[in-house]
Amino acid sequence: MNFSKSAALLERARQIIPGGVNSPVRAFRSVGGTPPFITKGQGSRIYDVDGNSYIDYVCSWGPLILGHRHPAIIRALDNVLEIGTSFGAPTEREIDLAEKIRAAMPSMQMIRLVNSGTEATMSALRVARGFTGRDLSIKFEGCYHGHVDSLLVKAGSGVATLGIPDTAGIPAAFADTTIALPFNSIDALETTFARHGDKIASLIVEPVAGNMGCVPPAPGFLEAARELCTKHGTVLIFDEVMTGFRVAHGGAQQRYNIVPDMTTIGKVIGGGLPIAAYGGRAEIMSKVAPAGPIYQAGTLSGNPLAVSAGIAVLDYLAAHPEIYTELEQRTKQLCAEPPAGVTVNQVGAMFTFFFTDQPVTDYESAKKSDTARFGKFFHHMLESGVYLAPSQFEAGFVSAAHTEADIAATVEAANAFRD
Ligand code: KE4
Repeated sequence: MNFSKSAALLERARQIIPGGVNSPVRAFRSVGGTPPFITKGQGSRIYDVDGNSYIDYVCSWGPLILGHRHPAIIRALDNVLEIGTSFGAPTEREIDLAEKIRAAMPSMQMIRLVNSGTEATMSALRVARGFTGRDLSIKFEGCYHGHVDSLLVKAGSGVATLGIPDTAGIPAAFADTTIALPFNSIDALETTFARHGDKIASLIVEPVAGNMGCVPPAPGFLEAARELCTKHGTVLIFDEVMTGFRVAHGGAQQRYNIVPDMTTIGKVIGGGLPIAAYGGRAEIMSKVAPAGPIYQAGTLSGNPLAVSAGIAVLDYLAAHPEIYTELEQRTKQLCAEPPAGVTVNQVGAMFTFFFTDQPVTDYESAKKSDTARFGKFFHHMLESGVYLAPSQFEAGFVSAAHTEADIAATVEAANAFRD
């Protein structure tokens, strides 16, 4: 494949944008090579400036569960452009979207719309601190919850991808409020709560980890987190920015039948537009300004464009529940025949091929993967017209637009991989 025009654009981009990209993982640093500059997406495919096309398993890192340019979303955006783009004032459609989210996730009794997953998790942590009067938070190694100062501790996603030990610029005082534990370790949870339980404001967890690569919860892990948080008065926050409306219509909390105190969501609820949300028990959320004393705000929060796209996606998903069965089946087909020495984790329509022959159940086991061999596989697939997440420590995503033929072509390309 020819990437010459992308290479030239990357050089130009680097002159004005750090690393030439507006989010680090896009730079292909861990897999090497030149990131294609994309000109268009349609259905399951994306197209680049050099005329190459790819079956896309990044799907904008999760939002595009219906694929690129789904007619329902394009129609909704065309319609809303007739009335404007932003008002900085309340609109009815924000209520509609919040009610649709709560219908799918009843634990979100009250909801605040924001503009990114980072804003959602940052706000949820602050609200949990304000509600409990406590300072400490538990997170899990390899989980990523956006670039929140206090959560960039042993984080996954781009931090893991770039092998940044811990991000520069975070005051020790912030990092010291965060206790990072091994994902899936019930022992570590029990020990930590026994020692600090009455000082812990929140426990935030990706109920299915996606940012160390896809790692399901071990049996009993989420239940233990729920039980310990209840016992110690700690706010249990499910970060469902990735899993929400993806691993089930009601997210991981529906799939695993756990009721968190708060939930953060994003990605799918905007259909590719910038929107996210946090919410939870009314007694907690009623502390959020202007109803209560905990401040959080946003110029474009509840933006009519993003809200309209979100309503279109959620309405379509609610009207076509069979999508979730189809997504699970397609993703299982995709993961059925991994290359030799590869461990596959898959939950719903998210998956990761770990280049290790050992089970991957947490960040330590994920890091045992051969990232160099993953890089070779990544470029073999890219040259074969398949666009995977450019990092061993990310999840891939199947959309409703991926056809049986797409899956078959992807499996054929993966089977042709030779070290
Ligand atoms: P954003 O601030 O990027 O909208 O969301 C942060 C976030 C929070 N919680 C979870 C579980 C997430 O997966 C994310 C963001 N996910 C990454 C992909 N691993 C976004 C891709 C990127 O950083 O460019």
